[in-house]
Amino acid sequence: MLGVYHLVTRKGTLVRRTTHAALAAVAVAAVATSGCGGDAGAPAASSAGTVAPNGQTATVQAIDNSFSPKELTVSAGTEVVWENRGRNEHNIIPENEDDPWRVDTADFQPGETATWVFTQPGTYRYYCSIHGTINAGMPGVIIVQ
Ligand SMILES: [Cu+2]
Repeated sequence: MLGVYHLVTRKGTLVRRTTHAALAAVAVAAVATSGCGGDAGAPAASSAGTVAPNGQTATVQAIDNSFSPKELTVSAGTEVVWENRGRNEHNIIPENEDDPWRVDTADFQPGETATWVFTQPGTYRYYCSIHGTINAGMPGVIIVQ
């Protein structure tokens, strides 16, 4: 019986060590994530699957009155640059109005640019509310892979 008891104790110790190592890895990952994404203000709870900025940029032009390209596919971590190349004022309204990358008309006048680093894979639909809705007029979509 004593031998069996010892075996269980050893196993328990081993499991605890494994757990400690896993927790340490999670802690390191959390620190790394918050260090990279801190300036984006993303809450830690939603940082799962977040990718650090990768140094790449991709451009969408707002012309009168459409986004070009209308659909843009980028890898996670890419900075999307919207340029207002039209003579009209435009804006960038995410389909999900709680998303933080909204750009108001005052900040997107002709000649101005707006940028956002998309750090999580997903499909991000948006539109210019001056010239349409999410489904018609001046919609766009960023596909982050
Ligand atoms: Cu517009």
